[in-house]
Amino acid sequence: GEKRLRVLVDMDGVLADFEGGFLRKFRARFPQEPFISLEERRGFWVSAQYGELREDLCDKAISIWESKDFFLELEPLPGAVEVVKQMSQMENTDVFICTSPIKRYQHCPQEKYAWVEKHLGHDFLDQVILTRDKTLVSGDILIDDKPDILGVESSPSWEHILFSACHNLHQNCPQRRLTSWADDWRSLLDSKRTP
Ligand code: DGP
Repeated sequence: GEKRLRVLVDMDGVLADFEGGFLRKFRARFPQEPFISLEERRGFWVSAQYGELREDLCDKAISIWESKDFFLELEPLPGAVEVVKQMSQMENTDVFICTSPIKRYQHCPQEKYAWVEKHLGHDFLDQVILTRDKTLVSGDILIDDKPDILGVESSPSWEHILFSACHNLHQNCPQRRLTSWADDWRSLLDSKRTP
């Protein structure tokens, strides 16, 4: 194919282990409080499920990802860094990281850039797209763990590929899935290339 393929890759839950990092820091900061294991996670919004467990746990959960160094210290998910590097070195392939920062902006946006620099290198900062509305970003595919990606554009250009995560495993979603970075992402990309 001669046309370039544009791949948008989400960050939290796809490249960076948001759920694992959250649980570890929640338990360290609130050792006496109940918590939700990753096997028990349901629904995209962590704070909503903690709020259902006990009302005051909603704000306690939020305080974790609003803390300094939360986003910077997230571990990469297995294979994520290697795959993104390989993908961006493929012929006719442009890879962008498309991520929504939280609205409490004191630390998150800066730490997202710092995370990309730390794990993918300074040059990869050119590929970072911070937006609260991913429907406005054009691309061929968007690899994202959030089942419902909505915004002002009702028919986004990308096909949403659902990246499996603890919170969406039991959900029956219409999208094609990538179950992990060990899954066949090359075939997925090839299926979107023009012959
Ligand atoms: P994205 O993965 O790009 O759609 O970004 C979503 C962000 O929201 C990411 O930083 C994770 C974060 N997040 C997860 N659960 C909650 C929640 O319950 N409330 C808020 N405000 N943000 C959450």
